[in-house]
Amino acid sequence: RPIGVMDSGVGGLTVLKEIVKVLPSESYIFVGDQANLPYGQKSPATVRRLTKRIADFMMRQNVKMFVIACNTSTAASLDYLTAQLPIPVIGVITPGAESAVAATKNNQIGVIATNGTVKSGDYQRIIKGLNPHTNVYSLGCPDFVTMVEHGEAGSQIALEKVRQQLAYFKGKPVDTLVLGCTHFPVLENEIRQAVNANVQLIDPGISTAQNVAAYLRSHDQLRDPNVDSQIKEFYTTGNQKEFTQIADQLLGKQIHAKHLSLGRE
Ligand code: DGN
Repeated sequence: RPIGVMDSGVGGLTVLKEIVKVLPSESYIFVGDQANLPYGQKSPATVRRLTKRIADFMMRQNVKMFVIACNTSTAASLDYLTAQLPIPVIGVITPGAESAVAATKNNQIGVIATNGTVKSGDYQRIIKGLNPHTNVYSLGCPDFVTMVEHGEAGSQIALEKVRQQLAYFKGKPVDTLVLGCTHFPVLENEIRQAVNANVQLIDPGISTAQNVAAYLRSHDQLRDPNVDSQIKEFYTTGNQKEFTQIADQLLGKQIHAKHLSLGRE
């Protein structure tokens, strides 16, 4: 049975890539809900409804695990879907918060995310729960999502925009910065250039991948090549061509994306 991985767009592919690194023999189904992107400005109730629709599609595909590779959806729907679904549901926020707390030396952590994730206060709450002496500085950077979806990463304009936004951290003592939106690792080079050289960047996708692997190993649910053939399927609710173009860049290989019709909200 495959692992289901979802995002509002191509950002979740940064998480998928990390999971595939750790578990190359698994089967995967990825859904990007481009028809409804961005999630970051929508109400938590709407994001929950959209995420649930994708979870229902994944259940019809008989997935063994649902990975919410979107911080905004994780904030809005992880608890709800964990209660609703008969399979394990893994989000990206707790793994990201844990990595940040483990990495910081001065307990000053920055978080950049969508406005939805920032408003949820989840990173703040979970980081403080792990270490009450930590200060968290959160900043909403919704424009970064648009830049990544439009394939602008690597351009001079992207670097300028990232520099402008992250000027917020000038003079703040953060030594660790969480890329709290799964689109942001695509802008890692730009972000690195925009912050002090001593700031460690945390990609929650890496620790999420570890969690996925740890769960499947400990529950003896890794794919058995003698029983199941391997599948890798990609769906977008938006434009297949656009999705494929960016997905190919992000994954470093050609994929074939199918269209998934779930309707607009
Ligand atoms: N990639 C999503 C996240 O991690 O929050 C958000 C992108 C969006 O829909 N704004």
